[in-house]
Amino acid sequence: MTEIKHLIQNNLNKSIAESSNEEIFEALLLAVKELEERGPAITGDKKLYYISAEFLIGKLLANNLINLGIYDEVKDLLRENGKNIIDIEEIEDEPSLGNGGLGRLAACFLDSIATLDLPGDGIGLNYHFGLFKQVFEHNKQVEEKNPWITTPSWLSRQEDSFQVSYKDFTLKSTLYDIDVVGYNKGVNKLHLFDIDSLDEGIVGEGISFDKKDIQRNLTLFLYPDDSDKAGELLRIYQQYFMVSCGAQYILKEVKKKGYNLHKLHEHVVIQINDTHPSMVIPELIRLLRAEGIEPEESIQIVSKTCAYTNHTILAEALEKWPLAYLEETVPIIVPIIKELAAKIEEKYSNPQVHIIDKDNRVHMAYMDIHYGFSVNGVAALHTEILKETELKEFYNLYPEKFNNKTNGITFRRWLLHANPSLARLIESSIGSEFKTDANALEQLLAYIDNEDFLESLLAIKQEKKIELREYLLAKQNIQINETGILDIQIKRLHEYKRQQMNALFAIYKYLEIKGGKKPTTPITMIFGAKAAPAYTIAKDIIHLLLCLQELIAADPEVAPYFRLVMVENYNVTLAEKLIPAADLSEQISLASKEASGTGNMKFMLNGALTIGTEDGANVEIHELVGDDNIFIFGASSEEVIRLYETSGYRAVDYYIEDTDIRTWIDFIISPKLLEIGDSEMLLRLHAELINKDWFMTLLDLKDYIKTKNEAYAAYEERTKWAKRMVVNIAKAGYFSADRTIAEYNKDIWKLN
Ligand code: 4GP
Repeated sequence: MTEIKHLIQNNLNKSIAESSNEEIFEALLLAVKELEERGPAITGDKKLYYISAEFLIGKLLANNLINLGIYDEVKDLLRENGKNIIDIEEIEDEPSLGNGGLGRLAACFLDSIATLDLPGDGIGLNYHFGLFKQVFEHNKQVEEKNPWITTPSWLSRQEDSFQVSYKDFTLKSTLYDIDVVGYNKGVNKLHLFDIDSLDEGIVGEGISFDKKDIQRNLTLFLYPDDSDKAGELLRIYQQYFMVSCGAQYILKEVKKKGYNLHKLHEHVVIQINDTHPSMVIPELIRLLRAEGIEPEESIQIVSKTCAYTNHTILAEALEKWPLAYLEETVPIIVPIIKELAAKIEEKYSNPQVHIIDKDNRVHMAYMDIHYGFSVNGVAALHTEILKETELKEFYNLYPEKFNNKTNGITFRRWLLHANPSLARLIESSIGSEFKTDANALEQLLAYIDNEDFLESLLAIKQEKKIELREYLLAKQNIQINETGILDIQIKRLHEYKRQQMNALFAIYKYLEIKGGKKPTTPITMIFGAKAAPAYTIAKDIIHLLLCLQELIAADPEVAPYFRLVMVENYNVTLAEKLIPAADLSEQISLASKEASGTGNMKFMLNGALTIGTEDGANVEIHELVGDDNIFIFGASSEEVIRLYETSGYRAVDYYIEDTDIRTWIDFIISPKLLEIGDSEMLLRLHAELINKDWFMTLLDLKDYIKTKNEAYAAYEERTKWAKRMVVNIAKAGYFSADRTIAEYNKDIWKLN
């Protein structure tokens, strides 16, 4: 009997055939954990700690089986016993430890770090209810708690415990680890800190709870509502807890290994993922001083240890905490923050680079840049914008610190697991090298005129659409049409990502069909997105989409040709089903605003064609696939930046001057939609689009409609389209997170 079979059998007290899917899932989970614990830990003289408020890891069973190299064996074993591995995978609850891009990126990175055999652990928090669960009621988003921790679980409780001191109390941490197994490699850890005093029972209606009861609420939710002061303070409590536990853990490991703390930077590198973990800088300085290291030297050591990644230029996400809030919560590090700020003020007179501004707010990113040794953006265009515009003053001071690391995704999850049929087709054509060297995908270009290959590719897409149709019907009672084009926009809801522009396209298409112009190929538009609970306009946009869904589905003149659906509670699991089925990938952010995007890479890898602006990593996708294999539209980032600088965009002008645009926008408050929807929400969105439209929807709307119609027309030429799919898949190798991580290691981490 093989090892895994033996372990599963040990964990069941009956045969596999007689066990329920739940029992098999639990037995498998325990068996996988045991194999991981036996696996070799990845070691080295220098270690990376990736600190992040989010790790959007997704379900782990299939992922870990693949990385352990036993997925097929387990699948066959289950099948021999009358079980289907897909049904077992369904049992697992998805950990809701992340929100969007930066969290999913952190998860892909952990996978690649272990796969490249680099010693590197994640450090984060063990949120019990994670990011909220989205449900739709009366065509509106409602938030509920999202419990995911079950018994047994992937979490393993550890002995380590640390004290974290706040102004009025001290908290004692507990630690849970999750194994991170590389693809046919050793094991790293994701360390998630928590508190024993947490009380899940304090959560009332929806996701409401007493925000001031820190000792009972600290790790309940990721990104608790911060629209009031108590919410902001809670975020500071969470962030400090994460970094203080992380820093104490790091020093404990370093001391245990017998390293000299004066040489910390030779053994440790800390990657600060966005600004949420920025307080690790003063905290580590404080801890080193407590170990007897001189004040100035402790600053020098930390500055050589910490590196910062920026994920967005949106002002709202660049955290600036009022100094008074820090004094109220974490006074223990405030003197150090002031000291760090004072040194900068002494050195540089330019107030634009000061850490504490004239309103006494602490700019966390600025602290990272001054007191870290590396600053990176996440796509070529994004890094250029940081250097030339957003962080220009800092780039002038420290050009050597700035570098670009274009994002990547793990192909284990986004190809091998999400699309095994495609992986098999690729393997049978070019061999298995692509599994460890993604660049090998380029060999697929040799198949561009191979009719059998093209037919197989289209057949797999069709198979994935059918699977998706069945899944959505069973899980969400959503009807989609698997014939025709599947046009998908899935990502967090934000005005800069411009789901509202796509909604206006839907209105245009609906009216066109009503006017008698029927599409020759049926169109299905799919959306998936959560809106931050306090983001009013984002929720209004969801409302509009859901109202349109209802209107279109109920209209017999339109429904046979055109559907719009919004999936509920979009998450990693749904992404894994949606992306392989997609024909068209919507990446339509206002140029300059999307730092990179990573969904764009997942779609491309699965043979969808991109319709997008020249933004984020779309620019690099465009360069790789060439003009003929992507649908680019809209204003350039330079034009957009100029419009912001000159206040040169006025949405109302478009509304007044262009009758088409006026018709589509006014449809939002047409009797048909008002009958279905909430007039307050629809009126507010209508007014917002005309009077504000901060992310310039109307600037690109007409070009978008024209380009999307071209894409739909191109879809009808099936062979030509299939060739474009080949180019996209073949060129996706560059976006493997293995490549990204190799670059981080070469330029920043320098692990052996
Ligand atoms: C996201 C960016 O919006 C996205 O463009 C990028 O691909 C991703 O980070 C990973 O780098 N930012 C966030 C955030 O998720 O919270 O700022």
